[in-house]
Formats: sequence, structure tokens, C-alpha cells
Amino acid sequence: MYNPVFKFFQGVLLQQNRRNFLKWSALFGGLATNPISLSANLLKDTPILTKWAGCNVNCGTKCPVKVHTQDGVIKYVSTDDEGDDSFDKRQARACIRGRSSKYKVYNANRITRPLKRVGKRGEGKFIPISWEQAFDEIASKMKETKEKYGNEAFFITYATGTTGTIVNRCTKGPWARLLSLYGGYLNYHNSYSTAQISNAMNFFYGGSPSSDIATLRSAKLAIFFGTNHVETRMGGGGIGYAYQKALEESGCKIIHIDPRYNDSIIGHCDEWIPIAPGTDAALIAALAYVMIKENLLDRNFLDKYTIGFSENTLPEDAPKNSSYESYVLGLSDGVEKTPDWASKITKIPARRIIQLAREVSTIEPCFIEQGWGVQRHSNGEQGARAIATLACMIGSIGIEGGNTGVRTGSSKTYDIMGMPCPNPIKDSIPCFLFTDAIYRGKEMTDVSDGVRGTTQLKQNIKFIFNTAGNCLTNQHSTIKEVDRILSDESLCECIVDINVTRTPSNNYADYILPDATMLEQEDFIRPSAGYYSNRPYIIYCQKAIEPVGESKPIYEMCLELAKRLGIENEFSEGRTQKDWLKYLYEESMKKNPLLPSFKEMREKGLVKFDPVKPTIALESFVKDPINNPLKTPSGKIEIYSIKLAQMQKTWKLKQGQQIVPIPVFESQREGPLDPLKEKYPLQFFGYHYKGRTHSSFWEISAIREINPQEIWVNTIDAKQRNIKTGDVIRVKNDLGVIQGIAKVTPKIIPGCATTPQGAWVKYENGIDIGTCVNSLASLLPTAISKGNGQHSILVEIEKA
Ligand SMILES: Nc1nc2c(c(=O)[nH]1)N[C@H]1C(S)=C(S)[C@@H](COP(=O)(O)OP(=O)(O)OC[C@H]3O[C@@H](n4cnc5c(=O)[nH]c(N)nc54)[C@H](O)[C@@H]3O)O[C@H]1N2
Ligand SMILES: Nc1nc2c(c(=O)[nH]1)N[C@H]1C(S)=C(S)[C@@H](COP(=O)(O)OP(=O)(O)OC[C@H]3O[C@@H](n4cnc5c(=O)[nH]c(N)nc54)[C@H](O)[C@@H]3O)O[C@H]1N2
Ligand SMILES: [Mo]
Repeated sequence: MYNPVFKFFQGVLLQQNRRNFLKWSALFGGLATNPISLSANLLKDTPILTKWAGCNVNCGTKCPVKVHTQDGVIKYVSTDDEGDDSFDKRQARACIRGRSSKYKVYNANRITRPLKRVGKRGEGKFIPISWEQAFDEIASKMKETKEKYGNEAFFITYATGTTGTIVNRCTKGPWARLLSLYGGYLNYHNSYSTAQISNAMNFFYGGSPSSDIATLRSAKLAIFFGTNHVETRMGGGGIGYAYQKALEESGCKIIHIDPRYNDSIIGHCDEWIPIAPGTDAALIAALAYVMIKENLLDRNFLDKYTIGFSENTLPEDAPKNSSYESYVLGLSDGVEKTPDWASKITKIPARRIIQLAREVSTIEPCFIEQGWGVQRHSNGEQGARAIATLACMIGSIGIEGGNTGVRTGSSKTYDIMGMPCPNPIKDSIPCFLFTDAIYRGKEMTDVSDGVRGTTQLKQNIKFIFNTAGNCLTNQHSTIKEVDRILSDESLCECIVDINVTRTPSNNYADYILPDATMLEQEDFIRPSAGYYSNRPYIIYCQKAIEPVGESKPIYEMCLELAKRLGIENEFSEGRTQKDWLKYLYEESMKKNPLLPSFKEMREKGLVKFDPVKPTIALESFVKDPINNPLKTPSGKIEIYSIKLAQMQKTWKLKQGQQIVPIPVFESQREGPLDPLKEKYPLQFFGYHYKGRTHSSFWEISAIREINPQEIWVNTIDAKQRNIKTGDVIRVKNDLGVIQGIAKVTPKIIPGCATTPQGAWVKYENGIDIGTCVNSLASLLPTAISKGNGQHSILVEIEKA
């Protein structure tokens, strides 16, 4: 693609200033992002340099990428090619997203200068300002906030755009250190990823024990609930590939239970059992019913390792008929949880439920796993605990080829410690409630809102730092309501957003600060625990190019603010970013002698460790439960949770919510039995999509084009509404309306529709034409964890 005009501009500008060239070329329709024009035209004789970097977004896998530059400009990006296709020596090849890193760096949406809001909050009008002005003004606003409201008014939002990094962290990084040393900030707990399942498993197992996916090689039957490794752990070093290899090697029978025919089912699975969303606990109750009636339970396991399955293992003070067995047999509520009962709720034929109960209890070992789709519902804690209960009913725990029902984890974590952030404030909110804490923080308590570290908050949130996140709006819920809260400048008085691209979230910022990407600075990236199976590695990003435009690493931003706040020495301890990396790494080496020297790490860039022995969850507990008790109140697996029984008495819940110590099926807000279904008859949810990581990579048009934002509507529902593939349709409920393109398909269970989550919200005449599922999702948190039940949405769909 030879274009003489572009070539002329490139030639002139290159000689002047490369940074200007990039800015200009972005203006000329993304010239700089065009590999053909770059490769053909750049100075030809300078050598090509190769540096390691990594893809730091939060799919978890954290793939290494090789960045090939010429004369300070990225020419192309390639990926790991050491090793082979075998399980133990597999290559950590990046997916299309990691490989597109260059287009993240050179992007028309890239922020290259500090920006200051000029229009109304949320309007999205900004002017460029100097760094000096940005630092001076932000520091003075910080002083003002501290004086007027105290340190409890500062908040760093939940954000995941740079997870796995050490200095450039989006959560506990330089911002947390700066604020900690400045007197502290309001903490958060939970995550948007796993709030419900993490809390549920704490009550159940006293943690989230799970086997390495590699142990699937020994299974004879595997049942996956709402799990989609092939799409949600796509990178070659991660669990998606390990899942496929393990299945190949084991040849075991695979069943996926999911409302949607997801990418892990295609080509890898013997059977797809479609299930109505939010009903897994009903299915499990019916499986238990059959297993009780046909004497298929592993009673030895239940009696020895668990409490509360049957009446004889309940805690002494538990009421009569409060065991799981009593619930299943209808002794507590008069309803027997028969396959017919469950069939009406789950839409799975009763005979398939009976057959599944027989299969799961007779084929050994059976590997039971759930992804995080089940728990991201308004009744998510119950679904998650019910699936773990199934694993106990068959006793396939603590053995090779079995699993706990929890999402698979890693065998050994090669962790590197982060910067010390000694926050003197202990008050903490569930991360999903940050918008509540903006307008009613001082009302929020431990028993009504799950506040921790204190009984009641002292202050509303007045100052937000949002680093590498789009949860201010796009990834949060009820976007119109969020708009009302964030646009009101009298509520949260200052919002500072730190990103590499313009996003829907930073429309609400008062200041936008341009960060350097992982290709433009030195830092570590290590895969998050649980994401790489038995083949750990660590990446040292070697800084392939200078930061584009005026962008700079967060560490430098925080250092400038620290100077203005009078805490420079405390903040830096005399170290540069590279000094910190060396210091933190060498501290971590003291705990892990297998780590190579800092020098070697920095020179090599990518260090892979020998495969480790795959973990079998709860192996030692099952061998010797007396000497290896779990961290639950009873030391055993708590099908009846003692802590939840206490919370049931003391917590103040929203109308329609309940806390039950055993994992009963319940239809909470917008669940399958909600009366609101008369008005909005279809269940709707967003799934995690291969074309993006949440909202990240949406800005890369090439990826967007090959991963269209379709709305899947079942063939039967579509026919009733006269909808055909390709039609523009509207999905609506009381919270909002989204518009998008229909894909009519039997790949989604009837009565349900779905679209990938993370598309960028865009309102036109009150309708979100960006098709962001969070325009429709509720801000009401779940009963127990106060988490984001964002997959529970009721809607009606019509042609636009
Ligand atoms: N309806 C619905 N909503 C959901 C979910 C769902 O399933 N359904 N999932 C939830 C889950 S599990 C999560 S984890 C959240 C995720 O929500 P977020 O944590 O907000 O994740 P992203 O949308 O990927 O946003 C990451 C941001 O980091 C920025 N970024 C990337 N690299 C850099 C960098 O080097 N420096 C800086 N400063 N910024 C960078 C990207 O541009 C992007 O704006 O969404 C939640 N929201
Ligand atoms: N490509 C890509 N990978 C990602 C991400 C991404 O955005 N894109 N995000 C990353 C992050 S931060 C996270 S937290 C994880 C998220 O990983 P998950 O939470 O596991 O992903 P989801 O797509 O929300 O849900 C997984 C599956 O659950 C199904 N499901 C939904 N509701 C139900 C239900 O009620 N019952 C059953 N049985 N199944 C149900 C969905 O159809 C889907 O196939 O993925 C990570 N990986
Ligand atoms: Mo997540």
C-alpha cells in the first residue's frame, strides 16, 4: 500500500521529531498503526532490536510478547517460540489481543498529554495542559480534600487493566503507596471477578482450594459448570491450552452445563446440557434427590469430612430439618426437589437429570469445576456452594482426577512482592458499592453493606483515582444511574483517571493522565496465581520504546505529586522505578530460591520455570483431616455454614433477600422465578469475549471487525418476535435500552439472550447504541458478598 502523500509527510516529520510524527500520523487516519506503511517506509538500514514485554490486561494469562523495533518505532510484535506443543514444554503464545499490542501503543484513541476537563462532568470535553499544571492542581485538590473531609474520603477504584505488573499496578501500586504515606485511603475488598464465589468458598472450604487443570489428565468424567477456558484463558501459556491438552491426553468424557454453547464446548466436549441461567442450585438439589433415593451418595466422605449434609452432622445449635438432605427431601419447606421439580426451573429434561446423577456418582474419578459465570448472578453464592456440594456428594475430592467444584488453580506461584503500601486506614467497602459510598457512604455499615474494618463509614468518597480501569461506568452497572451520581460535582469532588486510551470512564474525569504502556517502561509481569497450570514463567518488560507523546510511567507521576505533598523521600526511599524493581525482586528471592538473579531476569526478559507437580486440592485434608483442619469454624467442609447461620440472625438485608446456611436454590433479584418476568420475560447476560478483555482492545478496530458485537437470540424467541439474523434490535428493561445486531441461533437456551460484555457504551437519544450490557444491569448487590450479580438481568427484546 504505497501512498506518496503519507510517504512525504513521514519523510519530513521523521527528520524533525519522532514523537510529533506519531501524533501527526495518528491524525492522518492511523498511518502509524499501519504495519505496511511503517515497514516499507521507515529508515531501512538501522538494525531491528528485539525486546520482551507482556500483555498485562486481565484475562489472567499474561502472555509474553516480543517487540521488534527499528529506530525507536515498533515495527511488529511476535510471541514466544521456545519449547514445543507438548504439555510440559508448551509455548506461551499470545492470542490476537497480545499480538496487537502495537496497535494499543499507536492508536488514534491514545492519550498523549495530560488533559483537564472543561465542560460539565461527563460531557467528555477536555483541553491539554502541562504536566506541571496537572501536578500542581491535583496536589492542591488533594490537600483541600484531606483538610475538609479527612483521608477516608480518598478512594482507588477496582481496576484490572495492568494486573500482574509490579510497579505499574492498577490497585496496590504507586497510587496506593502515595495515599498510604499521605495519611491513608478507603480500602475495598472483593472483586468484580469472583466476589460471590470467593466469599461462598470461604464459608464452605475456608478458602478456594482447587486442583491444577493438569490433573484433569487422570479424570474419567469431567463436568464443567459455566466454564469457558478456551475463551477466558486464551493465551498459549494459560489454562485454555492446558485444558485442551489435558482432555486430549485423558480421553475422558466431558459435559458442559451452560446456557450458551460456548467456545470451550465447540470441538472439545461430548455433551452440552443447556441450563436456564441462575438455576444450577436447583439442578444440584435434584441430583442429590436421585442420589439419596438410589443410594448413590458417598456417605463415608460426607460423614467424615463435611457437616450439614444430613441431620446427624449438623452443628448442635442448628434447628431441626436444617440439613441439606432435609431440604432436598422437602422436610424443611414441604417441596421435594425431584427431577420434575428441577426440570421446570432449569429446563433440563427430568430423565437427563436422573441419568446425570447416575453417571456422576459411578464414573470415577470425576472432575467437577465451575467457572465464574454461575456466581456472577444475584443468587451466585448459592449456585457456587451447590456445585461444591455435588463434589462432596460423590467424594471425588483430594484424589488425582477429582476436584472440589472450584475453578482450577495453579500449582506454584512465583510471586514478586509489590511496593509496600502501609495504609493506616482499615475501613473497607465491597468494591461494587463504590457508587453507593459516593452518595451515602456515611450510612453504610458492616451488617447492611458488608463494610469491613469498622462498623460504619466515617465519610463519603470525595476523591477518586481510577488507574487502568473502566469500572467508573462501562464495567459497573446501571450506567444511567452512575451517570447521575458521577456527573454531580458536589458528590465526588475530584476524579483523576490514569489510562493509555480515552474510555467511557475517563469522560467523567476532572484530570486524565497519560500512562506509559508496558512496552514503554521496565516492569515485571507475572501470570496471576491460578492461570498458568503447571508451567510458571515471569516476564521482565525491557522497555522497547520511549513513551509515546508526553505519557509517563505512574511511578514518575506519583513521585511528582509526592514532592508537592511534602513526602518525596518517604515515597521514593531514594529509589527510581528500576531500583524498586531490583529491590522488590531481591526481597522476593529471599522467599523463593528458584528465582534467577535480577541481572539474569532483566537480560533474559522471559524466564520459564520447570514444570511443577500439579496440585491436587485438599489432598492433605483428605488424608488426615484431624491434623490438617480447614479454616472453617468446624475445621471441616461446611455444607451447613456456621458463619452464615450467624449472619442470618444479624445482617440487615434488602427486601426479597435472604441468607440460608445451606446452598438452597433461591430466585433472587431478576432470577428465573422473579415476578418481573411477566413484564420482561427473557433472561439476559453478558459473557467474556475473545475479541476483548472486558472493554480493553475495543479501541483496536481490526479486532473489533473480526469479533462482532452480536446479540444472540434463540430461534424460538426470535420467531415469536419476528427477528432475523442481521436485524437491528433493542433490548430493554426499566434501567435502560441497548441496541445492536441480532444473531438468531439455537446456541443459546430458549427464554434467554446474550451479548459479549465490555462493549463501549454510547448513548444516542437515550439509547445505548454501543450495546453495553451494563446499561441494563442492576446496582443492587448480592445478599451475602455485596457483589456484582451482573449476569441476572430480565429484559424484553424487539426489532428497532
Ligand atoms: N455486565 C458485566 N459487567 C462486568 C463483567 C461481566 O461479566 N458482566 N465482568 C466484570 C469483571 S470480572 C471485571 S474484572 C471488570 C473489569 O473491568 P476493568 O477492570 O475496568 O477492565 P477493562 O474494561 O479491561 O479496563 C481496563 C482499562 O485499563 C486500561 N489499560 C490497559 N493497559 C494500561 C496501562 O498500561 N496503563 C493504564 N493506566 N491503563 C491501561 C485499558 O485501556 C482499559 O481502559 O468488569 C466487570 N464488569
Ligand atoms: N477473552 C477474554 N478472556 C477473559 C476476559 C475477557 O473479558 N475476555 N475476562 C477475564 C476476567 S477478569 C474474568 S473474571 C474471567 C471471567 O470468567 P468467567 O466469569 O468464567 O466468564 P463468563 O463468560 O462470565 O462466564 C463463563 C460461562 O458461564 C456461563 N454462564 C452464565 N451464567 C450461567 C449460569 O447461571 N449457569 C451456568 N452453568 N453457566 C452460566 C456463560 O455462558 C459462560 O460461558 O475471564 C477472564 N478472561
Ligand atoms: Mo474479572
